Amino acid sequence: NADFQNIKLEKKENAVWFLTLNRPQALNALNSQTLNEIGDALRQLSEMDYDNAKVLVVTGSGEKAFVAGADIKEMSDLNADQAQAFAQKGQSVFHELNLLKIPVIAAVNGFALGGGCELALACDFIIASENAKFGLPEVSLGLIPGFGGTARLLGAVGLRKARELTFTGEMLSAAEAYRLGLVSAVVPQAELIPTVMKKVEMILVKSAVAVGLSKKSINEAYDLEVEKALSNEAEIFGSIFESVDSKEGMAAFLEKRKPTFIGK
Ligand code: DAK
Repeated sequence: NADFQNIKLEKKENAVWFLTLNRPQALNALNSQTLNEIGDALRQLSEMDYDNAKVLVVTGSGEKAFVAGADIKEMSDLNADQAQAFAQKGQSVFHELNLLKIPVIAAVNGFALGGGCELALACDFIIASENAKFGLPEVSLGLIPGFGGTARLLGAVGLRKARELTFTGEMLSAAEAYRLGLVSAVVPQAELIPTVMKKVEMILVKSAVAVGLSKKSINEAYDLEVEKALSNEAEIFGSIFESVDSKEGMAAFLEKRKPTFIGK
């Protein structure tokens, strides 16, 4: 898309989209223009049906950084009102990412610090290259994580580890992030996109409606008490029986053939 300067939004085959953070000279740091562009890209994707958009991969350009955080140069001039507006912009963009009905995979190819770590955490799951580094160094700058990081890191690694990482600003290697369950797999950089694409292929042969609704149910479960999450799941489970794909999937099993899903 010619309108974007700091990101690239590209459609690959089979309705797979790549959103690439593309300010390598600043290690892909998030300034407000970049956040606006991500917001615009997500709005475009959210208006598409499953024929046009089935999976989104988020990654960084270059071999050094996924995203090295919010743009410190831009933030250093903000007053309190502007900083609040900046945090709200980041939070709403990351929330839109979270709510996108298609799966979003982060391909973390280097530094994922501060806002970059928060961006990876806002994706559905993370595959990392061996040189990836994760951390919330905000306290080193006299700040706190402002794009949902404290809440999402807590969900990813548990209360005690989240406190330790946030208070120390310590960077985690990809191997440590894997051990903590923050990332699903760690591979050599050259294998990063091929590994992500293997997961994508597995998702593409499933029913896009079923994948989308399972994402919705997991997202909502995260915010609800167990009993409410269970009744919500039952409701979504009921609604999916109206889909063409659910009839096809069960019929194919009973007829001992592969299903052909249409995303409806
Ligand atoms: N912002 C702007 N520029 C950055 C940057 C960043 N976060 N990170 C790197 N750069 C720029 C560097 O300034 C340098 O630019 P030039 O000097 O070449 O013009 C270029 O990218 C290359 O970086 P280095 O020369 O530093 O590269 P090194 O390999 O030496 O070091 C590094 C790589 C990733 C360890 C280092 O760059 C680094 O420590 N970067 C900062 C990482 C960091 O602290 N990130 C967290 C940012 S804070 C909130 C909303 C949001 C947030 C907080 C509050 N509210 C409003 C409440 C979020 C905050 C953050 O994300």
